[in-house]
Amino acid sequence: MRIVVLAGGIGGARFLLGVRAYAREVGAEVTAVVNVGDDLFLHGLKVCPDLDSVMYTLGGGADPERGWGRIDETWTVRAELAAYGAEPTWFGLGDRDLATHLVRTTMLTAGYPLHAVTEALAARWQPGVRVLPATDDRLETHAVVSGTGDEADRPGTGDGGGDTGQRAIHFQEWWVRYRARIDTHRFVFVGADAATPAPGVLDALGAADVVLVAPSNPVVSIAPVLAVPELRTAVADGPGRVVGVSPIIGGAPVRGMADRCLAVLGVECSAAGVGRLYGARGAGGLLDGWLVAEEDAQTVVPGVTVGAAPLRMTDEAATARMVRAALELT
Ligand code: GDP
Ligand code: FO1
Ligand code: CA
Repeated sequence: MRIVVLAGGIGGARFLLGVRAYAREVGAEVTAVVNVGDDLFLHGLKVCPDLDSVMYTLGGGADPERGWGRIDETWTVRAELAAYGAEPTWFGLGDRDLATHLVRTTMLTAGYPLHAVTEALAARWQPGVRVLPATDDRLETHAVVSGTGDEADRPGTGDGGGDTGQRAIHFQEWWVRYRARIDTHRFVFVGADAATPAPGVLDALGAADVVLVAPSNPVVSIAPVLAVPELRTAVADGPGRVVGVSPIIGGAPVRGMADRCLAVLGVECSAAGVGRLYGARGAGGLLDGWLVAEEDAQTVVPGVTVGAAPLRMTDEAATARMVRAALELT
């Protein structure tokens, strides 16, 4: 069996631990197609948070509490940069993590495409699944915002803090600096229209028995992957059945700020809201199946087979059971 997983960072990475465990049990081959919309250049270095979360988690090097970055991290360089007053101070790169960005940036500068760089980095981490960026092209998620963010703490002032003009900021500024607490109008996937899937992605989707949509943030992790036109078409029209797993349990994200992201789109924060956002494959959407948590068992998504199972990724075995439930759904 060939399994392709569409994934963001932490939720995608933890789900992939279960997919890998399941695949080892049954002898399946796994390809992860990972979001690059969070990527940014910082202090001259290319940082790919979701690819790194996947690589470190599957390689046993991720920090278990933070979910992103390296275990046993130190922050000497961050403190030194701060001593220079080097901006941005709201985004910190750890010392161990920096080595990854140095190697990646050196290879990219030498002309290697991102998928080749990712493969080279994975040679160290041995993730046990094929890890591909959705695209080698520049694709960045930006948030169109107004105001200064201060008004989120002073609801009712209503004038966007005196700055009513709209501007686009990078996703990381929106997420990390403003913690999604700023008037937000929409997200834009800059570069997506012209982006093509990274080598290996279309082949994997074309040969897939099943495409699993990880319980990642649907708005800022999965949507940017699907914003690559040929990639979305290859999922929607591909041979593999498409089964998604809900990141929302009982009306709330398990962690992170998917609720705020969904609010920007005017989508209800529920398993049904996200399932309908993805939509049925038969109706121009993506899904054949949608796996929700047991407390959301009443969820209806028109045209989609909905199943319920325990969806908390507490350990690898529990996550592997989730994966089995997703695969048995359709
Ligand atoms: P990020 O890129 O690091 O933000 O991570 P992802 O987008 O891949 O995943 C974030 C999503 O994972 C959040 O919306 C969470 O609700 C979801 N998530 C985290 N842990 C769990 C879990 O144990 N079960 C489920 N169903 N979803 C989870
Ligand atoms: N998230 C933060 O909240 N603060 C940070 O300073 C931060 C630094 C960072 C460095 C490298 C990296 O790979 C990820 C990092 N993240 C940080 C997480 C990152 O912003 C994720 O993209 C978001 O959590 C959403 O996916
Ligand atoms: Ca992400």
